[in-house]
Formats: sequence, structure tokens, C-alpha cells
Amino acid sequence: MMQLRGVRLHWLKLPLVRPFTTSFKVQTEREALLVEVAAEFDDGRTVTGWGECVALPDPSYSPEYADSCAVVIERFLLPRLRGDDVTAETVGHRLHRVKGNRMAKAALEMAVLDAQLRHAGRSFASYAGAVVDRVPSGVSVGIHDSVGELLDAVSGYLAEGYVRIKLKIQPGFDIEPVRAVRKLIGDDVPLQVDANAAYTLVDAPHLRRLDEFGLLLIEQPLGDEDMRQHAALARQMATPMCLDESIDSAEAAADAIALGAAAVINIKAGRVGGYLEAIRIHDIARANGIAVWCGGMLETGVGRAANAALAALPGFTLPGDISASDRFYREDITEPFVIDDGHIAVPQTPGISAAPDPDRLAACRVAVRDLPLG
Ligand code: OSB
Ligand code: MG
Repeated sequence: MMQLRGVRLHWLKLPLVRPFTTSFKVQTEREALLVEVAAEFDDGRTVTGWGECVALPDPSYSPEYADSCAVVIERFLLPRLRGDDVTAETVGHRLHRVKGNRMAKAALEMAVLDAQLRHAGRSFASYAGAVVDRVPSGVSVGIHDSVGELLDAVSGYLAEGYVRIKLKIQPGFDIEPVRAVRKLIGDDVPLQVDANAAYTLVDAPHLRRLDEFGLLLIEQPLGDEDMRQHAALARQMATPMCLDESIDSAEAAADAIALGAAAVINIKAGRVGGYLEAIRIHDIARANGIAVWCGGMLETGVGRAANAALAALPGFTLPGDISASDRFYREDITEPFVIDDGHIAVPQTPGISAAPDPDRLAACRVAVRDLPLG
């Protein structure tokens, strides 16, 4: 058990190596929010833990955004973590009466869990039940101005060794780019698409045209709230249906499976309220024969380390969006993750991730704030 003695928020800005365009936004930099906690344990030792908040700077992917998370952490979450009996496993219960705000909760729980694991000298991989020491690395490829530029980007990623390509699509950039990429890479390279909620059920006949390309899955074609409509679309398509935005909890995962809205689930710990809920969703999906894979949110090395360990659980049977650090960043804030023979190594050191390098942290930081503990 521990008592929180200090909580500090770090706002960072990291330039992207190239713009990343989705159906909802063009990103040219990552504005990251890190949570640093100082936790005092029963034996008197004080240990630092780090969490990464995956929220974007605006409510474009999810209702939450980085500054909303900072406010929620300070005003509503931290007051519930007072006392000397805090454990990572009880953070979720303590925060339960605060509705939603799952990315804020996830970041705080992650920092507490990191401190707890460092104190215990245990890796997150071991704690979570990882069964492999490296995970296959997929890459998420943004929307490009032309199909030619897209093909160049995909060729580059294949040359680096990525074992699975995910193409971002939107109305007007879907059938022809996917056809061109499939022709370029051949039938044997796993290919999937992600629409980030850009279509409606009226587009079903159009989306069915994707069936001819042998895709692994189509990710979140319809709106976040459209669980029933995803089930209806799934019945009209041969391509397996995968949900991202719609799955914000274990309950939502159970509902999606029961409704036939998801044959596959993209698990992002931030979106579902933390790594412990992410593990629960993995367990539910596995028990139901539903494949899962680990999504990404352009994490720095802190969050990327956690994702690599999560993806080492046995139910993660599809390659995740766990690319090397240099897919997004020229310089990371930790030792960079590198792709080796199409894989990313699972960290085995105590805690969830390496602490950010102090010089890199200082170089990327745009704001810092010590939160009152009350
Ligand atoms: O929908 O998976 C998504 C990035 C930001 C927001 C949403 C998504 C993504 C990605 C990038 O696809 C995944 C990555 O970090 O590599
Ligand atoms: Mg997605």
C-alpha cells in the first residue's frame, strides 16, 4: 500500500516526423500529457511512477482532451486517492463514482501502477501475464494527398519490416487507395482499414466494395454510439468488423460481442479507463473467441512500453499499432523503441516503462504543474 506524496503534470510537445492525417484531424505534432507521482510505501520508501495520458489536445477522437483530463485529475480524481491505503488495483473502484473521463483515470492509474511495480521490482509484462518477449509490429498509415504518395509511404514501412499495414480511410479516400495498396503489397501482407467513425449505415453498399481486398478487418466505420448499426453493417459485409471508439469499457465490449457488432476489438488502455480494464476486456474477448489487438495513440516511449507489454498477453492474436518510436518521432523522451525483424521488444525492467530522460523532458516540455494533494 502507498500514499501519494506528490503529483506533477507535464505538458510536452513533440514534432511528428511527418503529418498524420485521419478522417477527423491532421496532426503535425503530439501534445503529450504525462502524470508523475511520488508514492510513499509502508516500508518508508518513496518511489516515482509515470503515466501517459493518451487524450488529444481537442475532443476530436474522444470527448476527452488533454486539458479536460488535467482538470479532472486535479479536481475530481486526486481527492479520491487520499490516505495511506492506495493500491493500483483499487484505484478503479475509488474513481468509479466519477463518470466517464476514462483517459484521465487511465493516466493516473498507470502512474500509481508504475510506482507500485517499481517498488516491487516487478515488470508490467510479468504482472499482466505476458507470454512472449516481443510483439509483431503493425503500422497505421495516414490519409495522403494522392495514391502515389500513399504507395511510397507504404513501401517505406514495408522496407522497415512492419508486418501489417493499416490504412486510414474516409469518404473519397477508400476503395481506390485500398485497391492500389493491395496491388502493391500482394495478397500475403496483412492489410486493414480504419475509418474513425467517418461513415453511416447508408454507406453499407459502398463499404461492401472493400470485401474484395481480403482485409483483416475494418475498424470503426460508424459512429462511436452506433453499436447496433455496426452489428447491422457486419451482417452486410464479409470483412470482419472491429471496434475502437465504441468500446469504452468491459461492459461495452461484452455488449458488442453479444450483439455481433465486433468480431475483433482494438484495445487501447486509455480509452477504456486503464490497463487493468484493458486486461479485463482481453479476458472477456478471449473467453468469447474474439480476437483483440493493441491500438495506439501516438504514445511517447512511456505509453509505448506499456502497450508492448499488454500486447504480449495471449489473446492479442493480431499485430498491434505498436510501431517503432521513429515512425512518429525523430527523438523520443525515453530510449527509442526499435523494430527488429518486424517485432518490438517487450520491456522487462521493473515498472511499466522507463522514466523519461530528464534532458529530453526539459527540452520537450511546454508547461508543468504540481497539483495540491489537499
Ligand atoms: O483510431 O487508432 C486510431 C491515432 C490517434 C487517434 C486514433 C487512432 C490513431 C492511430 C495511430 O491509428 C496508432 C498509433 O499510435 O500508431
Ligand atoms: Mg482506430
